[in-house]
Parts: sequence; structure tokens; C-alpha cells
Amino acid sequence: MVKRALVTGITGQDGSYLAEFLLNKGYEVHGIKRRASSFNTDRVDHIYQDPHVDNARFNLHYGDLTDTSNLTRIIREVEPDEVYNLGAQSHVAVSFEAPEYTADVDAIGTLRLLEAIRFLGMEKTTRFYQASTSELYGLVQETPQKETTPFYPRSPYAVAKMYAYWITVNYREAYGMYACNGILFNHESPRRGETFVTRKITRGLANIAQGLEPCIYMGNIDALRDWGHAKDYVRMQWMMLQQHEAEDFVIATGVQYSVRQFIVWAAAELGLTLEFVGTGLDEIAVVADINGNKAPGLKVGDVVMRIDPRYFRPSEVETLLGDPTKAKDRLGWVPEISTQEMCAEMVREDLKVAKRHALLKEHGMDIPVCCEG
Ligand code: NDP
Ligand code: GDR
Repeated sequence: MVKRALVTGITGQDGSYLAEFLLNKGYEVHGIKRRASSFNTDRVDHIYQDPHVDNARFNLHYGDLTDTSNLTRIIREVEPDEVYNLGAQSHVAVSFEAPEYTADVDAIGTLRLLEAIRFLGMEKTTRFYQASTSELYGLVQETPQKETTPFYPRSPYAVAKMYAYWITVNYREAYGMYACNGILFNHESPRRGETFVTRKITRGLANIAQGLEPCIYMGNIDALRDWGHAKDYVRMQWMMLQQHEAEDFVIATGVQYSVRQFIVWAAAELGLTLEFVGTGLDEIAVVADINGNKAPGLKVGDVVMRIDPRYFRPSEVETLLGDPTKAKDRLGWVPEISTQEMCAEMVREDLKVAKRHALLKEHGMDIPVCCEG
């Protein structure tokens, strides 16, 4: 029997990698995409299958986590064996700007899905994965953070995700559902959204190296994160749904670095040695040395990074470090790609795009460059 999976957030970073992974495992994959005024399926276009062809195993449905009847109808039609709830307003800083929407999508959206499964009488047959987050630990109560570490959320996003975490646990306990939380620490890739810090750095520095923009503006570069690769993490999302009993797992690398260190690595991949000068809001990063020919747009002494207070958060998560021992011991999961390798891959991919944009610009085309985030 071919297994059927329904993935919310399929157009996002994780959704696209998970869809590839599940297709490779032989699944029929259904995804929920939002209606937008322009195409929003870039990350899954390469696995798109013509729905007019018989036995297409990749199907997209219009929907939204704020729409109960729509979710219920899709679940009834698809009858999924597994639901992966990856859809979310996932940007922490944006959640301070749009707290109510974030709660509606991230918290109540999760309840809507669980309740639809229960309402349709599928609670004993459909397995449910909830994309929980290390942001739950917020103001950390213990280091490293593991499954038993108390939560202390520090943003509307994290508070909404805390509701989603507990409602998932509650449906497991109340209705015997196979429902579990993956408490995932930050994970990145060349497909990472452009306004998250790693991608903002790799894309921004690649653009600067090609002379497309002068400088990146950053927030708290002393923040410490445990960054893994999204490809490693979606494998674990699937593994969590294949067990005898539903349980919650922390997924992390067990190593942390600062945002500043990530900037240094990304610059090094472009042949640049940086010197950080000044402190606080006046800190800048200056090019101290250049090797190779990846950065024709720069010379020694150029400033490539400045601090802009607009990127500080009203309440910040300063440090996160996960302990993935349970995932390793119980499921044999270990991350295969290191943070530094991932950074290099992201820079290489962003450099390809930047070079192409530089070429277009040279031939008189106007290239929009935006690095808000
Ligand atoms: P992305 O931001 O890349 O993707 C989010 C997805 O959710 C997109 O497909 C987006 O659609 C969709 N979405 C947003 N709002 C709605 C809505 N109202 N209804 C339906 N779908 C919606 O996130 P990631 O792939 O990085 O993360 C996946 C999940 O994992 C998220 O829930 C995130 O909070 C969580 N998480 C992520 C971590 C990370 O480091 N990446 C770590 C821990 C948890 P569209 O493309 O149209 O915007
Ligand atoms: P995070 O990721 O908030 O951890 O949430 P993000 O990459 O946005 O920030 C990481 C850290 O970097 C600091 N920072 C900046 N962040 C952004 N975006 N832009 C900047 O200019 C900047 N300068 C410094 C931030 O303050 C923060 O400390 C991500 C999301 O994917 C969530 O959905 C997920 O749940 C968590 O990871 C785990």
C-alpha cells in the first residue's frame, strides 16, 4: 500500500525537503499551499507533477491554517496516513509585529488540524507531527536544553508554538492519537528564507562580493545558536512518525556558534578575512584581506557589515544549545552536515545567483536587491 502524507507549509524550506524525502520513500505527497498573487512554489517546482497524468504522487491543495472548513475538507479528501504540520508564520521578529495572526496560524492552526482529524474519526489511523521549536526554551533554564528542560518563551511566536506543543501532547493523551512534537533547533539550507539570519548573511555577503550592494545591516550578532542542516532534520521528522509509540524529541547538533562566527565563515568562503572594529551599535566589519577572485566588488578597508537597532528584538533569545542524546539513543539519528559545511554550501549557492545578477546588471538590467530581515 502506498502511504499518503499531508504536509502543511510544503512551500517552505522544510516542506520542500520533506516532500522530496517522502517521494523518494514512495509516498503519495499532498501539500497545502496558500493562494498568492504570484507564484509561490519555487522550492517545490522541481518535484511538481502534472496532476492530469495518472498516478501523480505530488499534489497541491489550496488552503490556509486559519480556515477550519478548508482543512477539514482536505483531510477528508486525502485521508492521510501521516500529517506533518510545518506551516507557520515562522519569523520571530515578525511575530512582534503581527502577534494575533501568528497566534491564529501557529497555535490555533495546530488545534484546527488536530480537531479536524478527530472530527473525521481518523484519530486512531492518522499520525501527526508538530513542528515545535527550540524557541520554547527562550530564556534558558538549563544548558544544554533537552526534552525535560522547562519552557520560557520570549516572543509571540514562541508563545503560540507553546500552545501548539501542549495541544499536541493533549490530543495524544486524551484521544490516544499518535501525535508528537519535534523540538527542532535552528536549521538552515540554501532554501532558507532570505530574512533569517544565516541566509541574510550568505546572500548579503555574496551580493556585496559581486558589487550588488554595499553592506549588510545586522542586529544582535552576539546571539548564540545551534544550527543544523534542514536535510538532516526532515529525515528525523519522518523517523518520529515511524515508531511504536508517539514521543517528543529534541533535534539539534549539540554545538553552538555566534552570529558573528557565522559571518566570519561566510566571508572566508568568499576569500575575505574580516576585522570587527568598535563595540555595540558602532561595531562594523571591515575587509582586512582578500584571497582569490570571488569578491571583485571589494577592496581591503571596505565596510561590509554595520549594526542597525531595527533588527534587535523587544525580548531576545540570547543563547540556545540542544542536547540530541534521546534522538541518537532511541532512533539512531545523528546530523551528517556540520554547521560550517552548511554555511559554505549556502554561500556557494548564493554566489551563483549573485554572479548571474551581476552579469544582468552589467548588461543594463535592473536587479532589485533587498535584505530586510
Ligand atoms: P518557512 O517559513 O520556510 O515555511 C513556512 C511555511 O508555512 C510556508 O510554506 C508558508 O507558506 C506556510 N504558511 C505560512 N502561513 C500559513 C498559513 N496561514 N496557512 C498555511 N500555511 C502557511 O519555515 P521552515 O520551513 O523553516 O519551518 C517549518 C516549520 O518548522 C515552521 O512551523 C517553523 O515555525 C518550524 N521550525 C523551524 C525551524 C527552523 O530553524 N527552520 C526550527 C524549529 C521550528 P508561504 O510559502 O506561502 O509563505
Ligand atoms: P530565530 O532565527 O529567531 O532563532 O528563529 P533568526 O535567524 O531570525 O535569528 C537568529 C538570531 O540571530 C539574531 N540576529 C538576526 N536575525 C535576523 N533575522 N536578522 C538580523 O539581521 C539579525 N541580526 C542578529 C536574532 O536576534 C536571533 O538571536 C528561527 C526560525 O526559523 C523559527 O521559526 C524557529 O522556530 C527557530 O529558528 C528555532
